[in-house]
Amino acid sequence: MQISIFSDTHCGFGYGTEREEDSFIALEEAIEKSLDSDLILIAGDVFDTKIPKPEIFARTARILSRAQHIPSKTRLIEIINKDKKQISPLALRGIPIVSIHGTHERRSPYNINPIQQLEHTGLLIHLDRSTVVFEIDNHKVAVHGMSGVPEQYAKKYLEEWNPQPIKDAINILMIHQSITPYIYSPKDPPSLHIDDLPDGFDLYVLGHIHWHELRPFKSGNLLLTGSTISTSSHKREAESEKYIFKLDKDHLRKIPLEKQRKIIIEEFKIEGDIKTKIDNFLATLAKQPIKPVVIIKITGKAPKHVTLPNLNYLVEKYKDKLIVNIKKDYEIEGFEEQVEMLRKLRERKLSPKEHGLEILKQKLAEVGLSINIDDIFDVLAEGDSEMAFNILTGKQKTLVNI
Ligand SMILES: [Mn+2]
Repeated sequence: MQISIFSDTHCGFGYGTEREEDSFIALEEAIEKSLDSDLILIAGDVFDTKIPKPEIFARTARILSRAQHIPSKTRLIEIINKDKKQISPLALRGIPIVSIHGTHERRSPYNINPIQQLEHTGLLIHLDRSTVVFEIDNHKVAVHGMSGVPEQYAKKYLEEWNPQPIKDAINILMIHQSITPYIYSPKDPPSLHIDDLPDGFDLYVLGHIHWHELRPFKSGNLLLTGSTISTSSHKREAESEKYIFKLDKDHLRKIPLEKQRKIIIEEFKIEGDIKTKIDNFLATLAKQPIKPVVIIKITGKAPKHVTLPNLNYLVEKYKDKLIVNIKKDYEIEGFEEQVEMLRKLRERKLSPKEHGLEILKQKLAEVGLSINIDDIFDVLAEGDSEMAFNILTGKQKTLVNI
């Protein structure tokens, strides 16, 4: 008896970019490495978006369907909290796949999300506060799944659902949420705490968090599957190796995914000759068989009126060796004043056009220009955006053509 578990494959991530193959390569490898299992569990975010393009949906469906070509002895014996008619007999061919939907796939309950779409096509069984029980090699395996919900409702929904472990079965609870202390984005704080998870399960599978962790928890184990692809510039996510997991009767093993693109994150303070510093750093990175992604984070506080040197040429310079991504995470001095100004403007209930004029007027005053604001608008109205640009950026100080 063996069950494969993975999550967050984010199919379609980076579509139309140099990384557009990455998510499919990883899913393909995850499925390939699962073909010796009796059951496959996916803990959400199979897709990167809630309405994937047909190209992305078809490709994902084709990869998942490989599991249906492998004979298995897995039998579905019970369904709880789900209409039996929703499960296509086609989904029980070969190695069954059971999935919840994640944050990236969530749509309103009145619409079909892409995991349900896969269920309609007979490729998997979708769980949302429901349970399926299988029999594998005389073992009973109960999979209880709650799909992703907005964080503020997660605790309430889990309590209302109140899943109960099935007697004499291996019980797996699968959810896709942030759960304190595992928080993906501080902007979206969880309502669930790890202690809120119900007792009595053998394995608690948590999707959503893109780095992995495995530890004893309550009467069983807690598994953060992590993603099969890095989708953010979180250092912890990028530096974490990617795995799928295999559960047999007694233990859980991690199987590394080998076809991964390396993600390198390096921070630079906005000071001194930042351009040369970044250039020198990029030059030290050796050419690798799979082109790595290098995320350069520019941090610190930039003085007002100092513009960052144009770093785009570095992206171009190293494009044969690296995928360079420059992220501007620095603050600009005086930013608070600008926010304050916007607040004042809002209180005066000006129209967007008046707002624009007001901001422009302030900007012109800041750079010490005496040119009348209406003149700038005249210049723009005549279509001489070049001159308007030069004036506003301080390159040109008068209305005389240069
Ligand atoms: Mn995800």
